[in-house]
Amino acid sequence: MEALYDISSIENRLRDLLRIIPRNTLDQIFTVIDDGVNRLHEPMQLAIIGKISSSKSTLVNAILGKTEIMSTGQKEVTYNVGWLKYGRPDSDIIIHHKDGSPNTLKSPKDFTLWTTEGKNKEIDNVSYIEIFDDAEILKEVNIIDTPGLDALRGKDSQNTLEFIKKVHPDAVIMLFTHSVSENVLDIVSQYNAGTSFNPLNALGILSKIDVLWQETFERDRTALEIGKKMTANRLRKNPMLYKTLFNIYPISALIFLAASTLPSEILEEIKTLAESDEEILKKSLNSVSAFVKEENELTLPVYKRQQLCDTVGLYGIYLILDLVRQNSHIDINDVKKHLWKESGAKEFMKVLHNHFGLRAKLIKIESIYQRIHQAIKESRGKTQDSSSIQLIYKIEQRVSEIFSSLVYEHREYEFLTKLYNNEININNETRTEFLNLCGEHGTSAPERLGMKTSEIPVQKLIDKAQSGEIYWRKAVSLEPDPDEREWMNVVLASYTNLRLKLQTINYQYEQAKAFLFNE
Ligand SMILES: Nc1nc2c(ncn2[C@@H]2O[C@H](COP(=O)(O)OP(=O)(O)OP(=O)(O)O)[C@@H](O)[C@H]2O)c(=O)[nH]1
Ligand SMILES: [Mg+2]
Repeated sequence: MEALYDISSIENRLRDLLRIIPRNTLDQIFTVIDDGVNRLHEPMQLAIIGKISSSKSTLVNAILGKTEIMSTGQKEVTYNVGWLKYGRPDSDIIIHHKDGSPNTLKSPKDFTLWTTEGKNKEIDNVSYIEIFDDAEILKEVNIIDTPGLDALRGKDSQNTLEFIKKVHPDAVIMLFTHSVSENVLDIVSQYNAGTSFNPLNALGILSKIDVLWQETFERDRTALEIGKKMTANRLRKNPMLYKTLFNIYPISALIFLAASTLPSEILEEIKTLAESDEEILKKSLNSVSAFVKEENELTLPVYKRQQLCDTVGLYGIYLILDLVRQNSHIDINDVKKHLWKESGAKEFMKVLHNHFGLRAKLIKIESIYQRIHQAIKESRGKTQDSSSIQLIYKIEQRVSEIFSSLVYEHREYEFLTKLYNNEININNETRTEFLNLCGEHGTSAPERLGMKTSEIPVQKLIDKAQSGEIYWRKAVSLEPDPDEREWMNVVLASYTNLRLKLQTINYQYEQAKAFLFNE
């Protein structure tokens, strides 16, 4: 649920703990806790990983709704890890070096020039860059764009994997294209010891679904339908994916990006294109090469056709043409809305917000906890003398006490993880009830309570939460098995928390009405 945790208290108690850890003997534990303290106040770190040219940078731009934050293109491959943070878009880009030489600053314009000039030696020495933008989402979540993983580009892949190992992103989005030869999961899991990705911190994306559509001869299904079918098959065939990813979402990042950045001239050009001979147009839409062929006489010059392909792709052109044919006066906002839905952005952004955004603080705290836990385990394995072993034991106890202030959120998180990993045997109805309650299918109170309409009187919502409490309290009292009672108590606590929140909001609402309207 929402952030109810007291971050300052965790911070103060971790700082106190640092005082009793000797750096000389327990450096690994000291460093991880020290780093954890610093990360408490930073946004969650979300890394985008995938093979070369799998649409990572385009997706980052689409999430931020800007065309030119990360450079994309066939030639402009991403050579550096790009760490996107909240700030003024015109801030200098900070370049960090591998050889430990001081950071350098470059304006966004100079940086673009510098990377396209191809000063390979200098670029090879870049470890990562920090880039700033004012998109709202960056306040809670930093986005890390990475170079594509690829055997042929061993050096860049190595850079990415070393970065992942060093920075330990709290969460990750993995991109897959439809090619079969992908082993992103394998590569990542090798470098992932200690902070294993699981359905609560990892999402999958099947990218470039518009290209899938292009390759399908029958044009009777939308790209989203084709993509959905493919992701369902892939998940069914590979049970490992279920254990690693929350879900796989089909997306065309190119069209997703156009959904927020499409200039109105493009719509006008497609309106002009719609006046072409119907047969020729149909034939031209078979492939990009046919579309830009001089011999196919369309009402737009070839260079403009190419521009259209670069901006929205062939499928985007097809979608917009379809809208224009239905209504020749359609305006740009309606077109954008349609692209938003058909690109897969609508569903994906909802999940990004519900699954990651609202839980960002908790995901981050969990990942800090897991890393400390891992460091303690590793240090214990390496330590021989008994006084250090005793101290490690004491540290371990203090760490679990500190994080136990998050008991409720932690338990809910653990229960969710077990649910996604199918480690708990409960019926589907209860599973859905709990997933709803945790906001996995929408974060409004009616959605959490599994109620459809949005205009439900608050009292009804409170009643529903209360009847959930009564039901689960009784179930707990009748259950003899303590393991079963444990998760049932988590469900019960979720209902209680929701009811208390609703009652508080209702009370404040009534008071506000009395104050504002004398009601
Ligand atoms: N048709 C289509 N093309 C796309 C899509 N996303 C990206 N592209 C194109 O694919 C190429 C690679 O896209 P990028 O976003 O740069 O891919 P990347 O994964 O960041 O690539 P690297 O950083 O080099 O690994 C570019 O030419 C994009 O225009 C998409 O959804 N549909
Ligand atoms: Mg890239």
